[in-house]
Amino acid sequence: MITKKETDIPPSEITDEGLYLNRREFIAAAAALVVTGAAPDLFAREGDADPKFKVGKRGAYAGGEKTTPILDATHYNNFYEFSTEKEDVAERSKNFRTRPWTVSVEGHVNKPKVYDIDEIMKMFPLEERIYRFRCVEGWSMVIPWVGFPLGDFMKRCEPTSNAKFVEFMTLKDQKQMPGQTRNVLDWPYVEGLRLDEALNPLAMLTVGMYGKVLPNQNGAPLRLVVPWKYGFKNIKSIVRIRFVEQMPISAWMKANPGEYGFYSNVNPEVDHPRWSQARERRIGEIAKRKTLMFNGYGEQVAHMYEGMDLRKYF
Ligand SMILES: Nc1nc2c(c(=O)[nH]1)N[C@H]1C(S)=C(S)[C@@H](COP(=O)(O)O)O[C@H]1N2
Ligand SMILES: [Mo]
Repeated sequence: MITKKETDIPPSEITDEGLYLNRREFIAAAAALVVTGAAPDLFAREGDADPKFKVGKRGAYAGGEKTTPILDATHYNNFYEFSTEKEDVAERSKNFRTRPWTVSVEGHVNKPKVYDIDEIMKMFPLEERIYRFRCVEGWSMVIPWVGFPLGDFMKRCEPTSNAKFVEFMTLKDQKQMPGQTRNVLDWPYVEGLRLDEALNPLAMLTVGMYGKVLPNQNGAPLRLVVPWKYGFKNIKSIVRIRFVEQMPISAWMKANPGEYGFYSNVNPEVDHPRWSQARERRIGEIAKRKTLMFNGYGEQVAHMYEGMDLRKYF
């Protein structure tokens, strides 16, 4: 999804080779940390949940597909505020401060409020949901996210009848986010959902993954997870949630409206102008998989788009 000129080759083809080289590098790096005894929490084995982090109900929404190793999910990231290089985000974001942190609820709601993140973390029982995650660039992962339904949070805010869309905004802080000194995007990062999409039970506000608190590179302390849409809709490090009447202009739409639309539903039949979306490479696998309509969540979400031309509303 990089808009630079040299990326006329589909990124899915560039990243494959790089990924294998880099996998070897970071596996070596992780091994070194284990030897020196400096292994941070992040490198703990998958499944080693943080006991301080209480996760209730656990559910799989990825047809029993194998979860991606945590090391891949935490070292192959898109987070342009820190770097446009997926392998560099973990290192560049390691000192990012996620406390104190507030999330401001604004716009067409009866209960506007500035929430402290720790208050949000205690508002609803945390649950784990294993979702497929599909980036527009052609790779995918299967991740156990920890959070709660976005709709539960929204209901507390009491949207008025004027609220037709929800707009989300990431922190803007050039001092902490070196990527914001470059104008790859018009900062801060903004995303949006139609009200009914945001209320869909699959949409999650996420505070953790793999049974642990979200690592900075994955969008700490609070990010969106909407599994039937391309990765870029899953906005990270949210500081503002605004209920609006007009369709929000997302950061990617603003940067390149011909390539990134508002809906961005995973759709193998609608290609990105520069590459096909029919297949995907699951991180850790060699052969490509066929991409599923709505990323495999059609049963839960297709009804929201009935009668819409999904080529026009891409
Ligand atoms: N604020 C912000 N959110 C963001 C991005 C970003 O650059 N900035 N990248 C998006 C893209 S393109 C993807 S694929 C996912 C990546 O999430 P992950 O690193 O947790 O896998 O985050 C999305 N959310
Ligand atoms: Mo992405």
